[in-house]
Amino acid sequence: MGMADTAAKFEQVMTSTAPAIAEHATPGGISLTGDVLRAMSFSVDELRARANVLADTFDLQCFTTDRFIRTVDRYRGVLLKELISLAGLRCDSPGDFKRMVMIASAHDGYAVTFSWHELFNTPVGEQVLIACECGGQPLDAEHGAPVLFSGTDIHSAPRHVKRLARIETRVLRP
Ligand SMILES: Nc1nc2c(c(=O)[nH]1)N[C@H]1C(S)=C(S)[C@@H](COP(=O)(O)O)O[C@H]1N2
Ligand SMILES: [Mo]
Repeated sequence: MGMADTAAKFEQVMTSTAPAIAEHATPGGISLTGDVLRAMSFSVDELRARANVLADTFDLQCFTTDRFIRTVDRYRGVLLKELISLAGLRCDSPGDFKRMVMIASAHDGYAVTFSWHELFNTPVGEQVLIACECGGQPLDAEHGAPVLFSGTDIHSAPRHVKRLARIETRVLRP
């Protein structure tokens, strides 16, 4: 697909998807950008409305210091791969998705990565959630919402991202 076609398609999609366009990102919400078909954003209310997965309780443990931080009650949230699928992955050349990474960054600049394989081709992806509710109670920004975490990580703290702001998808070139 040529550049002009891609731009035309992008514009068409941008004008036809009503609620979720990156420029209209609300404070506290998240945006999906980069190599996606439709740049999208989700407010905290929209994330709450989509929360359909309940995680198990787990221990938050730092990788750098090995420190046990605290036990976290059950998060309810939406799978990261579900939101990425709504935005749609751009795949300009065959196999692009195999070299895709997702950079999840927070309001304070803290950032972690996921790969397409992890999310879509391993059990890890079944437990990567964006949550706004914990232990049956709504979480607010002060308590880290929206929080992204990866339920199968050995050390859970690094990919327990508080105040998630953006998911950027990129195709890496060798
Ligand atoms: N937004 C954001 N999330 C973050 C971090 C950070 O610096 N910013 N640090 C991570 C790391 S390395 C650890 S150990 C834990 C610390 O969790 P705590 O602040 O609840 O003790 O948060 C994780 N999530
Ligand atoms: Mo940490």
